[in-house]
Amino acid sequence: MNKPKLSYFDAPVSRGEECRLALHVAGIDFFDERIKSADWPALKPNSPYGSMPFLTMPGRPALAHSNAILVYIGRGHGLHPQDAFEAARHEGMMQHVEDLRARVSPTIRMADAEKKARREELVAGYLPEWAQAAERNITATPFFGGGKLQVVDLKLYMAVRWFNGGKVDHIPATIFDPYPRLTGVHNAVRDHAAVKAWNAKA
Ligand SMILES: N[C@@H](CCC(=O)N[C@@H](CS)C(=O)NCC(=O)O)C(=O)O
Repeated sequence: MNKPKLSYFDAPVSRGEECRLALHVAGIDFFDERIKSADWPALKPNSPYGSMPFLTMPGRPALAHSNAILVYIGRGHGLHPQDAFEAARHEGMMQHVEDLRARVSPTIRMADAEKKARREELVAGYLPEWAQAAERNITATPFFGGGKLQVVDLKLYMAVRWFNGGKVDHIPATIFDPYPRLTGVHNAVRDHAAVKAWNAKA
């Protein structure tokens, strides 16, 4: 394989899709390896940390953890700040999205009654608190860092898109509507030409 390979489940979601988007927006020609759920258990022990996505660069060991992948792509292609403090501020927001996933993802595997109860708790407490914190820390428009899309924006976009499609049971599609900066980042990414092109072919 003489080009980068991004390995993830065959779905346009979450950590894998944000890495695919970053590679696409960066203009990198990559092999989009789609792993079937049935094939994952056999592959898992040979992946870097037992999870996906992971990125394999020619001649390098596989690189895992979505934020490490995004920062690596971003640094090399003008999609992550050069300034160390500003870069760390972006990485803080990227971790904020991971914190959200860590709270919501366990509910996916819950039985219906427990899922409903846990998600209603999230709607009443954690999700608005999470969005308020995101909103406080988004200090520019339309993107997190101002006029230019960077990898942090792709991560925020995927976080908001998860809910505003209305497909997460017991969590209203409008949950993030009261947060104009957060939804503004989502909308600016959604309307970005390269993102539109990727979504059109997905
Ligand atoms: N910290 C990791 C978490 C990766 C993760 O949990 N990935 C999920 C899919 S989004 C996964 O691989 N699940 C299957 C498994 O853990 O076996 C990251 O940011 O990439």
